Amino acid sequence: MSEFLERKVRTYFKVVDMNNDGEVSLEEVTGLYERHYDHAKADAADREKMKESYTKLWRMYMKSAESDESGVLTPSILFESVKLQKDDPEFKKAFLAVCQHSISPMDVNGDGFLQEDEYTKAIAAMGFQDPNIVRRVFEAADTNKDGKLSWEEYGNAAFENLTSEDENSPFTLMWGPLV
Ligand SMILES: [Ca+2]
Ligand SMILES: [Ca+2]
Ligand SMILES: [Ca+2]
Repeated sequence: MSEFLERKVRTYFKVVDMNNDGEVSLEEVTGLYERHYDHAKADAADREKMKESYTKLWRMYMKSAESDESGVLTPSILFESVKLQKDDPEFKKAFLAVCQHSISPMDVNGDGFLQEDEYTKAIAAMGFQDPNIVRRVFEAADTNKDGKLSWEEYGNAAFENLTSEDENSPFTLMWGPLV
């Protein structure tokens, strides 16, 4: 397991750790999306599904810490969990289920897809601006070449980024420069 993968996991952790205090609780994550769902006036069933999918992935993230929902996720726990489960199809399934919900705050025009400008804005909101890298990630992720990312395309790119040891992967910088 390479240092490269560890750096990617730590970079991804920064995206999840919105208040940047080095740890993430389940409430921190679901709270963020609940606020978004309030704003979008999403229905209760949708909201339940969102919570369910986050809780399931959360349990898998916490696996290496042998902790439960009351624990907090740290970069080291996340890295150990990714190492442990990266080839487990159930882990990928749980990750993709979360991606289905997590694109909606970025989907500004509400068509269910990510357009390049929406992705660019989301990345810029994380403090990262490099049109060439954004374009490269977007083009590689858009596997059916229809000019927009479905949640599956986005999720597959994100999962590959989180688990792949390939230093030439086009998705390496999808959450900004590696920490
Ligand atoms: Ca935090
Ligand atoms: Ca959109
Ligand atoms: Ca597409």
